[in-house]
Amino acid sequence: MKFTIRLMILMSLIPIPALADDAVKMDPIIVTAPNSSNDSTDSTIGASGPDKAQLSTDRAASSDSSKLLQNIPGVSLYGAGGISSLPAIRGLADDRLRIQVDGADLMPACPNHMNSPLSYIAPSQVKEVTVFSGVTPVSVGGDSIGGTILVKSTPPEFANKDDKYIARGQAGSFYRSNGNAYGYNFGATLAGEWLNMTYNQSNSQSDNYSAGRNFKPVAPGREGGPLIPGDEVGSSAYRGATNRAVGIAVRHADQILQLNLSQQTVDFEGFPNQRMDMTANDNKVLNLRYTGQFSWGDMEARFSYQDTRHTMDMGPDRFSYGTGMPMETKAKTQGALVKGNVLLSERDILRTGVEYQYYTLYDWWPPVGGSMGPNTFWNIDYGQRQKIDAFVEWEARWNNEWLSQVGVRSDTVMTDAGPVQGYDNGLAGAWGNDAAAFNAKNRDRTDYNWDLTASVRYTPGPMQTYEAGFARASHSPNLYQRYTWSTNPMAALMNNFAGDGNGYIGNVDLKPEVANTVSLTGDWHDADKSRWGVKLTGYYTSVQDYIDAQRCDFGQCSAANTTATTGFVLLQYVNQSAQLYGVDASGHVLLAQTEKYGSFTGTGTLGYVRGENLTTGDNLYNIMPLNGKIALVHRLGGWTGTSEIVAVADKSQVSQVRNEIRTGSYCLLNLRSSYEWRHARLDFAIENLFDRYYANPLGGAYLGQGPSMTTNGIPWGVPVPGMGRTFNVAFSLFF
Ligand SMILES: [Cu+2]
Repeated sequence: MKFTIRLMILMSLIPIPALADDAVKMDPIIVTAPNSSNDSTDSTIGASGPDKAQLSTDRAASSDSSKLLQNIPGVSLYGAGGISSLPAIRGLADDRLRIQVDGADLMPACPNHMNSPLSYIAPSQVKEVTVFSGVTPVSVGGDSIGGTILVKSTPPEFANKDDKYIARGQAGSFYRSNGNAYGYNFGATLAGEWLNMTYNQSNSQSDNYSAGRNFKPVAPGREGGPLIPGDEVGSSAYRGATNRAVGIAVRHADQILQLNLSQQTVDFEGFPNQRMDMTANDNKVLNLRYTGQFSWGDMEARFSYQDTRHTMDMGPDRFSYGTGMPMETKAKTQGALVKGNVLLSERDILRTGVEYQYYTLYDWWPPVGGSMGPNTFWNIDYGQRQKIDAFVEWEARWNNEWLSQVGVRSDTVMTDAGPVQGYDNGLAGAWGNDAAAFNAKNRDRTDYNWDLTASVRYTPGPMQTYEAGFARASHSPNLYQRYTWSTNPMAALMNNFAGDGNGYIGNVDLKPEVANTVSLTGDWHDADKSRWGVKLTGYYTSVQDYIDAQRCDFGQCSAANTTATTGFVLLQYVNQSAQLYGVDASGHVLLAQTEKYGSFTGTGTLGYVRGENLTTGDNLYNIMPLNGKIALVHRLGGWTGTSEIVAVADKSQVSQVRNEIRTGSYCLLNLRSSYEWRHARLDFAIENLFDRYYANPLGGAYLGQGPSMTTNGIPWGVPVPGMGRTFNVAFSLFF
């Protein structure tokens, strides 16, 4: 009953298009100072991103910034916690992508990559999203083979001479019925002609969400705990996710010095496809940046510092075994960059720069007694990853038709880790032997990686553009892939980025992945790009030393582990060869436009990618099956209404080595609407209108309740379901 009343209140808030005639579309005049985020001299070849309207709608729909990428062709999302999905571009995910938040390469610090870079910025703060897929200019790439994602908050703005100062504020709130999610955000900016000060804060929380139908028996999650309904996704709740950011910027003529300090704390975030939950995360970032524009071009210098403290344990929906299982992570990352875009002539731009990153990691599990004590288990002790990069890129605009870009980049990556110990080295079979073997190894590694990109853009007329590119790109393994050492099943299960429920064991001898990619894009549209457009990209990537996995047949791994075709298994990272290829397509067409009824636009996207392991003949893990979206968008004054159909084919080409779970095909209908006034915006949406049951093909294995610490203590073969129907409302005020 209470719910019904709440629903009626929400429904009454739906704006109707008839009101639109009176609306004044908010169109604030913002004086944005020269800022490299909008540099015309930055590389644009291969870049795509959501437009402003799309971004505004997506911001209202989720507390997970990764979801802002989900309408970009070629991008799909690995499921994880409620605010921390991992983006995948054309089948390559997680740290195979370079992901920057406000120019800083934020690093995860967790054996499950729970605190992914995009989990550190709230959607309400995201102003701009740029994605470079596949062939990526070396000036924005490096230590990544799948592409680059640049997420930016609002650049500092300054008053012009007449206004003297700007005072601006914003506040918003949202409610989403499925999972009873709610939160707020607010921010204020005070700026004069040379000084800008901003503050932003946001908060969100959600209970467990529900699927479209029962997908498992009704059972308690923890020992003697309350029953979890059959349609409730255990360990999908989160709470106390709070972001605070303060910024100061000083401008002198065309130069800006900017200091941003931010902190994110999360009290709890459940992970339905992991065996643990995040029970605390505290991340602090200092980002100091200088940008200057000169007659010869522009330059940027940056220093960033990230300090992360991360804790995991069994959340309320899991067995605690009387002791729980605390896991602790501490990491620090220092990053520095100097780069310049030099205008060599009317025709040529030279981009060059050097970067440095130093990441240290401590990952330990306090003793809890029994065979898990008396010592602290060191998963990684004093892990280090140091990176020194340099690049040079030459872009030439030969004439109105031809643009070319060639770049080379060197990334030197040095990794190391200190000696480790198990809970009890006296228990040689469980902990001691593995630790001794790891400690006896030389663990110091240096990878000399280099990248090359060559692209051309051909614009034969106002209605078509073609891009062709080749890239060689490299990515060195992360510390968990190289330096996790225990073959104890329980310990291995805790090391998992894939969300597949398997256990992973590191491999000190892993080599960097090297990808060679070719891609071809055609973009056809009407002369002013307003009435219709079609964009089609085909690509092929061959990856040498692709980091896949093989069944563990040593240490504590059983013989049965090597042959099991069902159930969860133990794996070790290994270099193999792989190839990925596919097509992305997107298009839009203005169907009708009248004074009285506004405009109707049809939009669509289509994605197909195939990933194969050439060494074993197996399929690659978590490859998005054929998928598409079509939508009808109605705009009239301040009103926008969207009806969207999402269709996804079944996932039948699965990774056999990982016993990856198949998922079925599905079709969802989403309805979204927004209304903008001069000083306010209201969003209302019904997602998954027909309350369909479905599983995101990249959502992983359901491990969200029960005895998750033992390999097959949880039924195998249940994918994490997607969210059932939800009514979402969000409201923002601008003043
Ligand atoms: Cu974690």
